[in-house]
Amino acid sequence: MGLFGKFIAKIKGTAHASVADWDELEASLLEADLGPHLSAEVVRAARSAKAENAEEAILNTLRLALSKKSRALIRASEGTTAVLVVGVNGTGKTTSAAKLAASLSTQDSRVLLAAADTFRAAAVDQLQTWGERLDIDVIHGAPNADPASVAFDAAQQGLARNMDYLVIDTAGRLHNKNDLMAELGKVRRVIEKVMPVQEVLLVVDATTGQNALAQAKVFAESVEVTGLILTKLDGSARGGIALAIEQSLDIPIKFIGTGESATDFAPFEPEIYIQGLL
Ligand SMILES: Nc1nc2c(ncn2[C@@H]2O[C@H](COP(=O)(O)OP(=O)(O)O)[C@@H](O)[C@H]2O)c(=O)[nH]1
Ligand SMILES: [Mg+2]
Repeated sequence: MGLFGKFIAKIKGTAHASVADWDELEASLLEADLGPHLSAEVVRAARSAKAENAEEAILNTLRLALSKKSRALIRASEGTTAVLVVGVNGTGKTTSAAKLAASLSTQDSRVLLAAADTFRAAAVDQLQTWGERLDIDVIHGAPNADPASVAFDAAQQGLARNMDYLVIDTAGRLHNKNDLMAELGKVRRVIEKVMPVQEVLLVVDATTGQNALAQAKVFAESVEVTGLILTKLDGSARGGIALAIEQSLDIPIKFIGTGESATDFAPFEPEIYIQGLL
């Protein structure tokens, strides 16, 4: 991204950066979706440092914005680890659920997928197609089945079949927000009749910028979000939203999506990410 590269080169070459230089830095931070709060903080830190320390001051401010919480996927101490994947339609939930399942199964874990987005028939087909491609079983219900019953069935099968992980895809839109949050709550409760839900991963699309932060706030208020999957970081020069979300909600980004295929998925590495911004 090279967000700060040009700016740092410039202030290193002159004793004083001009007001226009600082404005330019702040504008490029905003453009990269760091948000007004963090953008102002970065500029303040850089301004109060000596020219030769400005880079370090910027780096430190960015590092401080990151969540200190663990980014590792929580594993149940015994039995099946249930991972609920939630988020708005189109952010990449189904794709991310499949990618996560693929990455866990290449680490020698036994993984089961559940298609609990029964609101749209296409969503079930989409996950089943992934399942066939990845050779991972997908639990689904009859068309328009109750998502909670699909999730319950999947949890029971996960346990009975001695699976290491159960990854549950959910709906992103119902008639209204309250319906959706109520449904997610119900899905969670029925799974917990069988096993604890270790992770609720919220999927957000990096290309939607500040909207992603707004969505994260809504979900975090209603369901207990334990981590984020930030998708579509390919083709987006606006990855700064990662920092804005972590700073504002203190929810760690656990994985990133960088494309449409199964392997375009990786654990989030904050230091690599920050160096990328620079
Ligand atoms: N470029 C890119 N596309 C993605 C990524 N993740 C998902 N997609 C695409 O985004 C679209 C919506 O994804 P989907 O998983 O159906 O979203 P859902 O409605 O939240 O389940 C699909 O065309 C995916 O292939 C990503 O990391 N990068
Ligand atoms: Mg979907």
